[in-house]
Amino acid sequence: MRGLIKVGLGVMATLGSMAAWADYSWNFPTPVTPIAHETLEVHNLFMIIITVIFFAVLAIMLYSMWAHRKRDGHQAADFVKPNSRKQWAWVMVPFAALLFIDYVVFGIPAYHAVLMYEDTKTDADMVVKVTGSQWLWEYEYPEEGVKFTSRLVTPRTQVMNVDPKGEHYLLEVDNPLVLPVGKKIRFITTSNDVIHSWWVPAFGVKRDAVPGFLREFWATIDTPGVYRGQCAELCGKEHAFMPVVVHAVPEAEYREWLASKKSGQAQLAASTDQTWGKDDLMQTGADVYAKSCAACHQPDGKGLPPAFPPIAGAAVASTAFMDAEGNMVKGGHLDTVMNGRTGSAMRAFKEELSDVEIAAVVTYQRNAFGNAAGDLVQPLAVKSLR
Ligand SMILES: [Cu+2]
Repeated sequence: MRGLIKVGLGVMATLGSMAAWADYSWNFPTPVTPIAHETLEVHNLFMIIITVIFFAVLAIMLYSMWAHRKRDGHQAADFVKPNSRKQWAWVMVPFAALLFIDYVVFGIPAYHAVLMYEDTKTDADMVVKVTGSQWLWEYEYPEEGVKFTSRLVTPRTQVMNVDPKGEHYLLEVDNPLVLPVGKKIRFITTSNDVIHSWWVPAFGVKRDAVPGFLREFWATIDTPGVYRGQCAELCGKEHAFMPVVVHAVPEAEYREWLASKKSGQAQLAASTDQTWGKDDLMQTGADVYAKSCAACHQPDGKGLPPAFPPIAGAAVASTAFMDAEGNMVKGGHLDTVMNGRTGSAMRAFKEELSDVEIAAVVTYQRNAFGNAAGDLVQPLAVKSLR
């Protein structure tokens, strides 16, 4: 008994301390979209109603148990069906009350919320395509021709407890999704490999990204800010490492960001047409390897066989990638990186990486980790193979 009291006091002390409460709250995160507002209102309304019903039923039960107790000579009822008007009323009135609560009090707001959630097209101002990949998000603005990937940037040293964890541990990315406030954004989502789920709690949206399907949701963000979320569908080894970060900004700022993104893409396209030197390819290749390959093939190139074969060693370097006529060798190194390998975890990187990135990373893999193929892949060659 004394032990129990101690545990109870301990729990109360922990719950009562401000530190324990800092990261938690009783309700949803502050809503910033119409869907999130409505979800919260429906949730709160339902909570109030079911709490009232719970205490009303509990009170009637307690009263009945007390007022009709056996000690005073009360007998258990032995009827099997209602057989008087009064008994029928006792059956039908709660039944009608439940129907009314379910279909009217709960039903109308719930139906309205679902209709609203599904209405992605009415007055939509812009479209964003969200593609899940093991293990990152790809964002595309089809009307603007802008496309980029968004990856976790929390260092592995924090994950392995070598360094202390930062403020936005596992919730920080290299390229956040930038969106204007006050615009209805229609999202179209799909996946490159397995099922993922795009979830931002403050937006009140969570949609599965299913390979081979397009699924939709929408958001009109009312407050500028940084909103964070996560993949909410277990999608493999690095599921915990593909967060969502959204920067909601005023429209002018969004336009500025879009313009800089476009000029960055134009610069990249121009650099594709130049002949690259080995050092530049190796340097860029090392960065691409770290962000796109290292999770599976490991930072040291040794892989995690049998699922993730090593890059280090003769196998990769000895495969040719182009023949004398400049055609891609089927099943060769470049083909594997661009088109993936059927029946394995190796997916196609053709859409995800640029010509420069593919050329650089293949060059890097052929000439790093003790590999010495000595050959270079030019971005222009990759471009010609698309
Ligand atoms: Cu996922």
